[in-house]
Amino acid sequence: MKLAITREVSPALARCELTHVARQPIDPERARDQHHRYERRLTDLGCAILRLPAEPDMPDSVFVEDVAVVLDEIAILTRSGAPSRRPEVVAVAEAVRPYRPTATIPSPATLDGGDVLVLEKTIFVGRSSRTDARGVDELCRIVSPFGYEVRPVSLSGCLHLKSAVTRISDDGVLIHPGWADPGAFAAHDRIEIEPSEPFAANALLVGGTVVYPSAFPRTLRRLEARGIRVVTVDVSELAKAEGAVTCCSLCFDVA
Ligand code: CIR
Repeated sequence: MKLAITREVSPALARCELTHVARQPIDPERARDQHHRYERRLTDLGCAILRLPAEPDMPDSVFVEDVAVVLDEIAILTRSGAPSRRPEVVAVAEAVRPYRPTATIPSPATLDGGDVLVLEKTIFVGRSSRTDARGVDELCRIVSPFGYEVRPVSLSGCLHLKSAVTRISDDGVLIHPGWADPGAFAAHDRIEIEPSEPFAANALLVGGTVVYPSAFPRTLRRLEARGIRVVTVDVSELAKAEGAVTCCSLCFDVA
């Protein structure tokens, strides 16, 4: 069975961190409604939802992906590069512990889960404003005993690695070639986003289906033309907080 850990949208979402998008008014009710529809998409794809309660004092807490990296063998609890986000880890750690042994990224290293892209036994890690060299080293120390190879990827122009590249099939990735070097993914089948849709590279693969924002119809057509099965979801209000589809859940297999 697949479990998806989510967290109710915080009433403080409008006070979120922002890095590469301009602040604009956010309607938390609309964001909550979109988030519930997103959860329904995951349920339709066979996920059981474990929804954590809203955190009124943690504006970005809906974006649970950044707080943990869940592998088959172990869950890594992160230490965000955004200090305001560090308290988010407590509740997510409790939710993950019944399913995985855990390890933590120790201070002063920083790592955001949005910078971590796992493709089988290779873990690509974005060097971003949120993830530093120590964070990459600590991740490497934790996962190497399980046979993973960690590969740092440099980024420009975006918040996280998964703003720039995400998995869309067993061996395929969707990529913004201006934000992450496509050469780093030479061993993979690559689909490039439509240049007029710069935020279009974030897609969530669940089983054999991609959950994808409805805001990017041109890139969607590219995906469908390549035979990728896609279901769309409107996450436009969450996008104003610089979030997209991978960041709103932690999906993993449980017994
Ligand atoms: C932040 O800046 O941390 C949030 N406003 C957005 C986080 C989105 N996370 C993700 O894409 N993994």
